[in-house]
Amino acid sequence: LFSAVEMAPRDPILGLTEAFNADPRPNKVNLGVGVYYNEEGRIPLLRAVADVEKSRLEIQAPRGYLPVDGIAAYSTVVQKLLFGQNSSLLEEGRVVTAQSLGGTGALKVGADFLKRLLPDATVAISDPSWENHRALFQSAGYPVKNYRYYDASSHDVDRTGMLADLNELPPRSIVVLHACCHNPTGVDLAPEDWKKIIDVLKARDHVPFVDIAYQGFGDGIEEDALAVRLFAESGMSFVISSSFSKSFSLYGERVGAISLVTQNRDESARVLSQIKRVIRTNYSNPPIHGASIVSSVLNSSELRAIWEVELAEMRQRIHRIRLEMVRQLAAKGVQQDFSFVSRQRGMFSFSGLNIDQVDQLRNDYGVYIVGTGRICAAALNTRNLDYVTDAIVQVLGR
Ligand code: PLP
Ligand code: TYF
Repeated sequence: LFSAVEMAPRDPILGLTEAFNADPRPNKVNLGVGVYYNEEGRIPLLRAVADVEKSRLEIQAPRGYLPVDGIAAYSTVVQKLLFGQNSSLLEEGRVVTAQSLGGTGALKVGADFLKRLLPDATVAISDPSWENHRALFQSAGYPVKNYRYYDASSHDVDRTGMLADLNELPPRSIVVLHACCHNPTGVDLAPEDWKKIIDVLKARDHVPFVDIAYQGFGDGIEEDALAVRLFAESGMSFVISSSFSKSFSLYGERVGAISLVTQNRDESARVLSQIKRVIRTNYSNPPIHGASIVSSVLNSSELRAIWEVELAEMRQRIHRIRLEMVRQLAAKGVQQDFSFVSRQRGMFSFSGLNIDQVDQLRNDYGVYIVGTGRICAAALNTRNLDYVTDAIVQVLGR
């Protein structure tokens, strides 16, 4: 049966962590995978999370099946975070949300649902994008194209190229957009850009698929939801995949959601029934633990306040370490201007290092970064930064 099975390629990012784990060098640094580490180099367990977990353990809650679309109180808090506390869309019943297995699960459920609705559509993702975007939509049966996004020479968005490419896609294409903290570049769209993009998507009848995996890591919880809010105002129907992996530091608990904005309550009921069908035929219903933590935290004003402080600490620490990285590289005599690193948002920094330099960093210094030159700035800290900037200086100098 399995004799002809070929070896599948490794995920380039998760594969890097495997190589890192196998590396015996004590001063190795993993700047590959997009995970937030604290100043001590550990994945934090947030205090708000630990508090809820403690009380959940005490009540010894039974573990029956959840509904197919997950915990209702969770979906409500997800919607409020995305659309705002007093969104008219929520009052009008124009948003449906289902709990998902992380942001990835939301993308896959959304892709499978859309494939039934728009079987012949094209999907467009940014160039570059999170590699899994392409793989996910392809595995749902879609052809996946790129739209121009990053301009390496300016370390900024290629605005003209992006708008032109969105204009040229076949009408009614599915356009995947990063709401904030673009992965892998760290370069985000400005409010004026979003308005122009929404105009094009509307004119071309495209379907926006907004992926928001880092809400709160850019400028703040509300600020980072700007794209979602603008799409909500636009009157369009669209899809959102969201995740608490990063903002609650709950990576392995797989806590995400798919939300769909419809035109009215009646449409919402029909759309939700189809989303539930996709979920039922994949994994029946989602797990309890992570989503119950998130809904408990967000439904308690006290715990929510603690979480907001913890999230702000993560956001601010990344920003500080970016500034320090830029300062150290300049102080160590690097000719190239690295100030763009401090303007990037979220976990990632597209460093501009080429594949040879990336290889040297790994082979000679045990500093692991993704082949594209993407650095996870959220894995830097005041202990490893000096070593990392020294290594970068060395590979730039050769
Ligand atoms: N979307 C983007 C842009 C991401 O960077 C990630 C990262 O993991 C995800 C989705 C998936 O999130 P999750 O780990 O919650 O599945
Ligand atoms: O881009 C990253 O590093 C994160 C984590 O298949 C990740 O989004 C990477 C690859 C993958 C799943 C998650």
